[in-house]
Amino acid sequence: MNVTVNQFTPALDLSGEWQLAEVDGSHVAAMLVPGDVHSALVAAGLIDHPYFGRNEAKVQWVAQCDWTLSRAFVVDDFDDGQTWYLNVDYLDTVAQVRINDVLVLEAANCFRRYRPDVSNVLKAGVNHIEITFCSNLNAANALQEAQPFFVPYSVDNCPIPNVNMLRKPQCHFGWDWNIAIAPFGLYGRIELCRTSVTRIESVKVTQLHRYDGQVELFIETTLQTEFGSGVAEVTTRFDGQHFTRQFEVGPGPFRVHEHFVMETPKLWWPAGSGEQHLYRLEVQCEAQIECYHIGLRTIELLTTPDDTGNRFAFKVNGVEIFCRGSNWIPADALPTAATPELTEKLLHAAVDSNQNMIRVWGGGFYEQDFFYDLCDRLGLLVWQDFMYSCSLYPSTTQFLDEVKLEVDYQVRRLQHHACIALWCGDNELIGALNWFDVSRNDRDRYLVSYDRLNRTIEEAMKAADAAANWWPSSPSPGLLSFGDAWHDDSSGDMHFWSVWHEGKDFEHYRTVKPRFCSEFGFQSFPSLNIAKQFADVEDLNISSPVMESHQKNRGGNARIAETMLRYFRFPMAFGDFVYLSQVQQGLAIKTAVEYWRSLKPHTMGTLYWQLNDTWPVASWASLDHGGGWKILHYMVKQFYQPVAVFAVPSVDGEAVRLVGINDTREPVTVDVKLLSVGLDGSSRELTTAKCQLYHDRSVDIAWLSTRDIGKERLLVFDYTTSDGSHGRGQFSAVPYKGLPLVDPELAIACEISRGVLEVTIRAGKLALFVALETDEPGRFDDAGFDLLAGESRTVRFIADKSADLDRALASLVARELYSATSSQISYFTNSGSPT
Ligand code: BMA
Repeated sequence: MNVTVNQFTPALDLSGEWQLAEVDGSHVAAMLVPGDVHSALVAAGLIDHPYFGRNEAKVQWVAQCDWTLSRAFVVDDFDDGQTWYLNVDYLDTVAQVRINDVLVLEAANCFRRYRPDVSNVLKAGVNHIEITFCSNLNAANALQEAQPFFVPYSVDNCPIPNVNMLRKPQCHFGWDWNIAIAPFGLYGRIELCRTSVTRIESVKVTQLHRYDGQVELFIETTLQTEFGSGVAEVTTRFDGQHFTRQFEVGPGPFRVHEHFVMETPKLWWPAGSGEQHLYRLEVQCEAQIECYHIGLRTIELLTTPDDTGNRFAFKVNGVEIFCRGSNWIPADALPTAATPELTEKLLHAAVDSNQNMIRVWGGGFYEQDFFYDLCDRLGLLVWQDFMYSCSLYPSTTQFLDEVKLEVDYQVRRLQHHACIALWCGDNELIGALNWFDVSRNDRDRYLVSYDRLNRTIEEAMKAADAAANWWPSSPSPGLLSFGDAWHDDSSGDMHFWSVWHEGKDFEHYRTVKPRFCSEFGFQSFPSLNIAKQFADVEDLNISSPVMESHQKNRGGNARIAETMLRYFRFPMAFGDFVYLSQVQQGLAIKTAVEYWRSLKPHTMGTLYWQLNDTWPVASWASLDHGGGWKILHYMVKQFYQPVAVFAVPSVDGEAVRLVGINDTREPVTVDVKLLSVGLDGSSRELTTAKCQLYHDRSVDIAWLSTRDIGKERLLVFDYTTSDGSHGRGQFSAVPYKGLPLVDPELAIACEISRGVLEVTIRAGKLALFVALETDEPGRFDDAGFDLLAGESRTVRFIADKSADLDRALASLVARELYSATSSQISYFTNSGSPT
């Protein structure tokens, strides 16, 4: 792992092994902190793994009980003159902390950092710390009871009620892709720190980019002194320059300001647009050293009016950037498993597939520091939601006071990151006003209540960082607009769900012209190797109870099957069904992205729903649980290439337009060859074209009539560009089920040589959407590609560390469209037994 490690060494790190027990003394187990209680109980053999089979139902009792977590620790150099505080974050959620039986903290917000003073409860020698986790479920119910009026929560997503009462990841109570087990525990830091006089509470970085190219950096360090007064010495270091100053401080906060000028700054750019240069900043006070990596950049959100409505575009360092990205949900439903290594793997997969933006969706966490450090390094812009999603929320003074503290803390924690492009008030709360009878019937009350919350978030955010970009909600048509951003494409960001949630066909993506589509998605099944991890062989059927319990969107499996009927001949075997579900998911998202990218600069961003999965489940994700690539993800890599060529059919289906897009900052030239390809894979050249592609808009390269392609033939085009990109596109004027495909006569040769498994696939006739599978963890370097007659492709298996190459070879399966949908099973398997 190559992420920033904060250099601050606490006096006593309390992470490690603790003792877990139910409050009545039963279910005793060791628990590793940071971690979650369910994972500890699994490790101790006290519950079955919740992801397997239908175990989700069996572990519901865990979150209904109260638990304690405790350990002893030794303070061997106790000095009465010093101030001690406990530093704890990601404490989930309703919990009390006692040291030596004295209550030092009552926590109720998983999204805050707590730093209670513990100077008077510690003693030299052995001490004892205990955390009581009160059932979050019971706490949520009690809070709803105490509301002045009922505040509805997202019933469709959450089988466990009243999650909106708690400042806890909303998807913990279930979601239309998540297991509903309400995990809890402590996932961040727990440490004892001491100060002689004062401590660093936060460091705020403000950049001023001047017209002459110089950058001024303003560093505001907030010190916090608990008791007494004294002299604090603060040293601020930035890129070889430093200042050390002394200040008289007394109880409360004290702000220190420093200023640096960079004469010839190296700028930070999003991935695909330039380098990610990072400068080191350190602030030191007493033994505390806070270390950051700072990228110098400007990011503006453009919402200027135009002929259609209002723009929605990001400008980085003065250059408009088309945002190619996806939505992020927590890396794992069990926080213990959401490690930095897994996070890095998932974020790398985003950048490896040519993404430059990720939206941290508002129903999960404000992620840990290492997440944003990785985004800085990788060049992933972050659209950061505040953590409010799909429910309505209280607007009592007590709740809003908590909101203010949460927002202030999170914005101050994250604002220095170059990757942070936008803070967004919530996910889908404006829509939620119409989702419940109570709020429909008394919209005035709930709208005002919503605005109180939204306004509180906005004000607290701007107080913490006036320079940051603010957007009220996702989706939103604009400031103080409460219209339908699911269907209105004139202004703001859009969540376009008509394909999927309204059952519209893929072509429907071409009926809207979003300014920025921040959500749209289509489900597929988890890959076969993942399904085999949670289902026994007899359960590998889409309507088995086990598979149905791993589908959380009502009607989801039916929608996948009905879409297959629309576009494909129906597959016979389960493995083919899984494969085809992933091909059609890829085609859905490809249809949307290619059309919307072709509208640049009218459309300036597409963030598909969703990058990753929290557990093994049928979902909209392009990555499997654990980070393997579904077929969609290979397609993402293609259709998100910064320089790309797409075939966009006309509305009447009579013509096809070839469009070129260039998201780099330089003009490039593209050479395209268009072929008409028969089902036997033989090809006839239609035409060639050469064209300049400019940064600021899409360019029409060629038009042709679908008649020119010919009946029962496909359009295939190959392109190369002056910046070294290349690609192939394929377009069928009729649904694939209408094509009498023939056996592609694949010849497959596999070899393990010098620790690498390579598979060469040669096609005798046309092979569409070729994909390889193994039971071992890892991915191939390509999938979902087409081969014409006589073409061959060598694909490498990029194995995860734990993969066994011999087993990967033995379980190798190649699939393509003909064999997946033919009544004769003809595809290649190394084991000889088709699934
Ligand atoms: C969106 C999201 C999520 C949900 C997804 C799929 O609207 O914001 O709430 O999981 O749709 O339904």
